[in-house]
Amino acid sequence: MDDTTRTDYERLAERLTARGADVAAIERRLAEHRVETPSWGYANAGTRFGSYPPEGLPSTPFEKLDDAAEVHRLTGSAPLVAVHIPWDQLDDYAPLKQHAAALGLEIGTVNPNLFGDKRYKLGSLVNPDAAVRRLATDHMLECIEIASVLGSTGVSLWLPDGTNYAGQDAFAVRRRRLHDCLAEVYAALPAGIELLVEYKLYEPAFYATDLADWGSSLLTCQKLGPQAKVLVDLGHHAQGVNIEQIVATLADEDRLGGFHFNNRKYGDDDLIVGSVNPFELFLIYAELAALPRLPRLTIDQAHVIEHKIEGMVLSVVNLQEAFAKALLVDRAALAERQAAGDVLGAHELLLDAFATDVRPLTAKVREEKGAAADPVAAFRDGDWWERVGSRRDAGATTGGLGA
Ligand code: LRH
Ligand code: MN
Ligand code: MN
Repeated sequence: MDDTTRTDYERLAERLTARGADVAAIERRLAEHRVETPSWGYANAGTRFGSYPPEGLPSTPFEKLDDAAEVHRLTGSAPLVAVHIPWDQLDDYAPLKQHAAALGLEIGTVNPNLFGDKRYKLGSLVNPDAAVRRLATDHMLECIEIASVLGSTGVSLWLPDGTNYAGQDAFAVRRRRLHDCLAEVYAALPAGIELLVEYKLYEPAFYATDLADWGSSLLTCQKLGPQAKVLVDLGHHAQGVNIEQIVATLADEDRLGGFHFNNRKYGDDDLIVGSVNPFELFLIYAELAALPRLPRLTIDQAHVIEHKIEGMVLSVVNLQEAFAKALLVDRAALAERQAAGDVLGAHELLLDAFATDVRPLTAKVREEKGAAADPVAAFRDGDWWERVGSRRDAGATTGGLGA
């Protein structure tokens, strides 16, 4: 930490302490913040119009972990990596687990892929053809086995199924097909693995999506059992939807399985976390900070023009800052003002926390963990390209959206 940052930190800590905040406790909670980065976020990604693969892309799941380790080294807060099957398909997963451990990482969630195979033209677990439903169910079962080998505690389910035209298929029949397939998947879950049910408003289906909203996912989870929980991807709602309220509701039902953090302006844009709407991110963290423990915090983003490691680092930093700001909210005062009907007073407590520049605090916590005070600058000044990037096959583009 340079002298200016140290002085900024001392001033901030003094101000917070004077207001009654327990700075040491805030720093302890910040130090425990663990983010999961997605293997597919390190690989090539593009839009449906094209992709611009840079040099130095990872071409194997092992190399994707190497990039994730760089993000963890710089931020001190990203020790988990989510994998996507078949983008990270291997014959034997034990070496991948060993590689992760050697890098100080753990494998996070295993993400099945129900959208790549041509046979999924009319859907996967909801396909009218029982043979295709079998194929999709078997893929889910395979991912549970992979999760067991990798020591993962979550298998996600993003169901791309839906219809493009009214009358194409019957809603209620589709629900029964889905629930029958998922009952088989759920029955195969070992004790330590959760099924994380993600929802998405639209895309690839444009008329009706089978799991279009948090309510549909929650109903599905409630039918299945307590190991099924809802996964909230920030890019998967209609414009204007109050995501922090969804988060609070799911947590209250003990069904908040985790997140896919990203940001968007229009659709499922998968942009850097906190780049468009940092206030929404803060309000989500304000709900999370009130919980006894944080849920899974996975990033799901795709970098099209920005450097992938830099984009991921910035996302982790933005998550750390959102959490730090949320930890500044004086909860006792907030509850008092809420009970007293002090509308603006309660709102002001949130605004004040959000407006606080917490960067000296997050920098200190990172440095104490051996990470960088300014992770993006440290990456730019560092030798990743010489050590890692320049040694890779320049033509490699495997395993990611639009790859
Ligand atoms: C779907 C989604 C889902 C996929 C990922 C690559 O839009 O959010 O989580 O697995 O993108
Ligand atoms: Mn997602
Ligand atoms: Mn998405």
